Amino acid sequence: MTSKKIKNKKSEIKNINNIKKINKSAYDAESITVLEGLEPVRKRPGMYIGSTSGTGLHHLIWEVVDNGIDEAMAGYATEIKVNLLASGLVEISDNGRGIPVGKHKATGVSALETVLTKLHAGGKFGEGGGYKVSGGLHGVGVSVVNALSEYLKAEVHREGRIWMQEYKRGIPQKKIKPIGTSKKTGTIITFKPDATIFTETEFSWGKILDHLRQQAYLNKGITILISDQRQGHRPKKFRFHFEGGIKSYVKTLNHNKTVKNETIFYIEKDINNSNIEVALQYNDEYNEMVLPFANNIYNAEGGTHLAGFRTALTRTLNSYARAQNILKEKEENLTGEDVREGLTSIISVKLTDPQFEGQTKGKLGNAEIKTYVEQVFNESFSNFLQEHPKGAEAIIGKCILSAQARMAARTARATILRKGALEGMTLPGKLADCSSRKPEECELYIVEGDSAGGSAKQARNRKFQAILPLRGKILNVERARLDKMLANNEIKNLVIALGTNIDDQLNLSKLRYHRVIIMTDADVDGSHIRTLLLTLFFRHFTSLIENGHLYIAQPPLYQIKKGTVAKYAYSDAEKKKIIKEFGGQSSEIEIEPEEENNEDEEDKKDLKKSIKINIQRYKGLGEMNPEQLWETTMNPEQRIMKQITIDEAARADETFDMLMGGDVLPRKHFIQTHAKTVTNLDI
Ligand code: 0RA
Repeated sequence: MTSKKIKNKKSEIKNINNIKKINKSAYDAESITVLEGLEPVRKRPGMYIGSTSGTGLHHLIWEVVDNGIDEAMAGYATEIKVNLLASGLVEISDNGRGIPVGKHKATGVSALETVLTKLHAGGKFGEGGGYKVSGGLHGVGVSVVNALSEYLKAEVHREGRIWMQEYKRGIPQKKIKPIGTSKKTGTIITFKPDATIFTETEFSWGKILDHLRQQAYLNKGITILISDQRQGHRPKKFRFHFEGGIKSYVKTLNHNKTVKNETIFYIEKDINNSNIEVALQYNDEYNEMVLPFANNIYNAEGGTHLAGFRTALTRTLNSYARAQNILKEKEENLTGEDVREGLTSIISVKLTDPQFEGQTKGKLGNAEIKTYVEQVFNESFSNFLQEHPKGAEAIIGKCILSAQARMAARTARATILRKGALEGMTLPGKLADCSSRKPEECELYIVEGDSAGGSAKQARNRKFQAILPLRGKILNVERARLDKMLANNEIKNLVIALGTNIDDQLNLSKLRYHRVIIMTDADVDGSHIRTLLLTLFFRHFTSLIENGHLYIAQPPLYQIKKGTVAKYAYSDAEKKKIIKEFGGQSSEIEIEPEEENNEDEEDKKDLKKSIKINIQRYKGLGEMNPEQLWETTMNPEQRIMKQITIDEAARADETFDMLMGGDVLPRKHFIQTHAKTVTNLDI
């Protein structure tokens, strides 16, 4: 396996010039490259793990797990376990070779102690022996984990014995010592993140599960076991093992979808010290779901691997379609867009020297990788099409349909925009317009459903607030063509109400309301509709957002009542605070969402009895009466709204591209991007 030869280059390391190579070839106590101590890590943790918030905290786990994955990918380990212990510690073990324990000449202490107390120490960085493929952006070695842990214990099973050493904030408490015998090999790292460094110290089960599941997909054959034994958490256990690797990943992503090619395309190939892996399958939907990875790191911004893949995909499908005469001589070639509709694919490359670029360092930059992916994929996918003529035909048929729709849409679009079909049309009947005709003071509330629309109509100030209820799930505008989109009544109503026309015909001076406010329920459906609307605005009303006209209303999540006094909470933290103010014990009713069950309801009842605090969770806007809705969400004096901004329309658009897929990963990225583009604003 070439991955042995692959290591993850740490850009910081390159620039440090006091590297002293001791032994390049062999992995033993001697082959460790010695650098400096851990003080810099504690001084500037962000430099090493990105942040000291939740993301940085989880990086500690990823870092240790990555080492286990490296052992597995090098053929020495098969299993990695991550246990969140009852004691609050995290225990991560692997059955690899175990960190070497012999005396390390340059430092005079054991190799284990060197690995754990010296920055960037570890044979893995040596040219000949290095193979590290995994590692997050900040994959900098277990010593960083040690530096940022108030306590860490390393146990190594090696050479017939169990070796142990403990550390506090990176400082060894005693010398390494044997504490027993063992026939196995492996490493067990147990640690507690330093609460004086991290602003968040609670690990998220969901995050751990998502990340490790993905790592298991990306490294076929390894087994990852995870358990939650923490106090106050429901005991949970998971095992991830995917013989099919990214092929299984594609299968999961297309689960519940009608697929075009039954057989999933899959290729894995080594080329010039790099490893290329691609899996793909078409479904009958319209969006593309492509997940590119380099050295097990997700590349939200794509890069050279994705570019190579896309070029080869378009070329291969066109040549096959021509060769089979499915695409006739006088017909135009399929475009990149045509061949991406309904495509689910994963591109995973492993390389020695990854260069990450872009705003979030989420883009692979190595130029040679484009050629490698193109070459490997081109050949193997051509063969696949030859060998699976039925699947090939279904795929190409779908692409041709996309091409036809694209051409029809181009014509329809030209007609619509030329005719100015949307200008001067009568306002939709569903719109409860406001009386003012001064756009500067006017607001349009886009409300989900007729019932919430009814409440909003009663709640509003009719002078300057207009209400437009939208029924049901509006069209998925992500891929919809302009003609189809405008055939959808809900969207047409919205476009007419705004008064601006759309796309390149958009004229902001005609905007009838300077505040356009999306008001949806705080549930899954509500957030879906909000997402759809945001997509619509991002794609077709970009300058409306750029000029700060788009907002999201923030209805409260809870009403907390004590006697006749009612307060509203817009977050769980605020709920806690209010309960405390009311003299209640907030911890008593803290419920983990996944553990919300009857027991908790009982707890709540108990609480109500003892301190007479009544907590109502608002699931929908309809649960509020008009007065409450006005008071909490619509009254400009009191309401909280979020203004939507776009720093970079292009990037938002890219994000939305991936968003509509059913996968959690792009969705998660959306939420992060979204959090950045949404700024809190009290109006
Ligand atoms: C340095 C050298 C060798 C293995 C490791 C580090 C190693 C580190 C970790 C961290 C967690 N699990 C790990 N497993 C191994 C090579 C050892 C040899 O040559 O026997």
